[in-house]
Amino acid sequence: MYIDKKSIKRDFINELTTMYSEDIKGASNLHKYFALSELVKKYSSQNWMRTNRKYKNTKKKQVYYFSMEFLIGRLLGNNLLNLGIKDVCKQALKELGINLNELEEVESDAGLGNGGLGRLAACFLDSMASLGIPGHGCGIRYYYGLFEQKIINGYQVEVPDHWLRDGNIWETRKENKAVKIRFSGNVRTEIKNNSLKFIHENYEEILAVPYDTPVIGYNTDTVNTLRLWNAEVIDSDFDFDFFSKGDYSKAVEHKNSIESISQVLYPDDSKEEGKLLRLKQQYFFVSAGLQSIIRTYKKMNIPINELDKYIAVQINDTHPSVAVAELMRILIDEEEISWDEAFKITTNVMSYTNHTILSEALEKWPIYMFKKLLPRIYMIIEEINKRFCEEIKNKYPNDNKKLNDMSIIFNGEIRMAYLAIVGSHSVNGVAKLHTDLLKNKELKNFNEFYERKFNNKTNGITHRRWLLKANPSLTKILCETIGDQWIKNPLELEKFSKYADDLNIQNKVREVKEKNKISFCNYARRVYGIEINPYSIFDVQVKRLHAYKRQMLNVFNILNLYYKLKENPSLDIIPRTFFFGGKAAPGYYLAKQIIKFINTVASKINNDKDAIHGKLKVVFLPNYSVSLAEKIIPCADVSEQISTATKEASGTGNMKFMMNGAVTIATLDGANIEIKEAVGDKNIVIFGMNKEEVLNLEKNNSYKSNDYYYSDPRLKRIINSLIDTSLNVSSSEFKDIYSSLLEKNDEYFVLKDFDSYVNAQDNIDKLYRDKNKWQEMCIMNISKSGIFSSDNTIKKYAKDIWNV
Ligand code: 26V
Repeated sequence: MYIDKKSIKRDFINELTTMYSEDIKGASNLHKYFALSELVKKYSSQNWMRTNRKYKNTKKKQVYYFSMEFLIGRLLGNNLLNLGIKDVCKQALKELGINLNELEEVESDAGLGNGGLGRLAACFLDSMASLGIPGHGCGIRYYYGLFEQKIINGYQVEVPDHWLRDGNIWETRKENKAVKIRFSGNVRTEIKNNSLKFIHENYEEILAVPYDTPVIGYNTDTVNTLRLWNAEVIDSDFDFDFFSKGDYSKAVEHKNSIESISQVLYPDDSKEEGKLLRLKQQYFFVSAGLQSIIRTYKKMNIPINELDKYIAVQINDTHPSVAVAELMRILIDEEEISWDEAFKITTNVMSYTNHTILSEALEKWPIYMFKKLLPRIYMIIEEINKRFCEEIKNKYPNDNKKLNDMSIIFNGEIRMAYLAIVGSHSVNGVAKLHTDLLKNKELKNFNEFYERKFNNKTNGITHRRWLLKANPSLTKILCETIGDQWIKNPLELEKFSKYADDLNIQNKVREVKEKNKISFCNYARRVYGIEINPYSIFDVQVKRLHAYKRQMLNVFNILNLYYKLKENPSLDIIPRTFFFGGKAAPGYYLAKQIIKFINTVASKINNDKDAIHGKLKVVFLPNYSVSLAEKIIPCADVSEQISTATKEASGTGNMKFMMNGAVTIATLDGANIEIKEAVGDKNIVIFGMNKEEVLNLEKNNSYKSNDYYYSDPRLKRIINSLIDTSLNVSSSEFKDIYSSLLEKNDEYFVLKDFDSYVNAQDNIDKLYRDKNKWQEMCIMNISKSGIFSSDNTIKKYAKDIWNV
């Protein structure tokens, strides 16, 4: 949109007056932030209305991205950017004596996700809107997002994330669009007009109220919708059932138990099974989403059996997979369509994305729990499974193993991933290797059974947030050098590769990084009270804490360097600051111990001024979040992507770093492989076992971590330091880590890959010494990163899966 500075100033002052009866002098930053955001909402409101009207009138096929998580982050800066008014707004505010950055910092992160999966959903929304694809998000309006992480005495402490405390300016409550959700009760059958009807009775009914947030596309009139559902008591229930009988506490208890459904985001956790509340959450938002889709659809007066021409639903991991059965219920019980036709429509509408091969993360629900909560849905799943098992028996007569291995219901449990596969027309993995493993290993049976369902869609990231917004200085250089067409078509970043050996451009890219690093150091001094050397190599590993991501490997290399420096203080290494950041699931003790370990090593090294001579520093950044990511990634020289090969489905942080000109040190895992293919072997540092080696070791059971402990004196010393109090903590502090490595045989091959990793890190040190070569690598990484824009990914979903 176009708007001039003068109008912005006028509108902003008006807004401040209308909302708060305050002038610029008197208003707090929070009020200024709200006033500006309200203004941005107004600027986009016409387009939001028009987009909705257009979708309705043209009957264009609509895509709904169903996800338990949307890790949106802050919206003000992003919306200003996408509206194309960020610079003029910054100027206007500056003339009013206001710093836009400061207002942006006031906004609380919408942290409604755990990590990669939730952030991917947010990047996809941005891409769909920017490409003009009618694609909307459907999820839960959690009252508390992912916990806030504090680090106290080196330990993670979780604090509730009360992100709605000051109110959320971006959302609009749509009480007139609320729907009712039914839980529990029983199902009765009756014959009506010669057909069998299923009547759900004695259920508990609750209200799902949508809160809509506009998703503003970049440089386009399209404004899509993120619809998040809030769980509420149906007023009449509250008033009459308990309240009027005078049983006040029971009434409140009842209300609380219903509202608890949208109260809190579950932190991902290995022991997720058996959590009734989580199952309630899943059915709650899936049912609400589908009901509202069908209601809107029916207003268009198109026959219900053409639903699949107009609606596509993407199931983000197994969490929303109950959608398959819920749509069947609506079509059969409410729309009175035959089973066969309903199933055809359902599979055409649904498609499923798998985000992990780790079997412990594939959801299964105990039948007894499921049946009790969702009796009709359970019947439908039983019927889907019955028919599916018939098909298996036809294809593989007398193969009982096959039947058991593939059955949706087995051993007292419902396998939600299998329900999603059977009920969808497309199943995709999120990077080439990951899809390969799904097809040939984890879901091999299904791939053989359904020849054409499986496909790959390598993840992506929105370059608008992760380059334009996060790194304006680099954006400026790119535009000066290759023009601005790459913003609309990120593949054109490729043009930048021509300048890889151009000394002038190399210098500019280096200066930008240096500038970003200096401003981060200032931030760190202000916020954490720590001193960081901006001229050291910034080596960054930020991501959730999981054993398979191997933060341990990183720390082991740091300790190895430290011990080498102690022995030889004049050892010639380029000063390095190792940054870590990431949250551990509250119940994941090993991951929490790793956080304590990182902080313990940090305080040992950072306080040992004698041996270190400013050459080594370790920093754990608390509360890693979208907005912290936007700060640290543009400063990184080295991007740590060091998971055990085969374990990281894709990774998306890897793409963000690359796009900001960091050099990746990586295993051949997830999308690292595709990054390597894109930048070429010279512009990435690869180490460690590849997929075949890992799979072989796992298959043959031939790995013995103790052998590495006994044969490599470096490892022996490092591992001993876990229990010998040399790190100034008690000998039992890290006993779980110690035992995971030696007694439990090091499931993720940290010791096995150690030597190779140390060499790779050594190589980084060498490469960095040749300033020009290093800059060349950075430029190559930036220029090839356009491939990983989520715009490309979304175009493939649109064409291959959604048919829009
Ligand atoms: C992982 C694990 C690992 C072991 C213990 C329990 C547990 C629970 C959840 C998960 C993560 C599951 C889904 C997920 O977040 N996957 C991530 O999705 C990203 C987007 O596709 C992808 O880039 C990451 O590689 C993948 O881990």
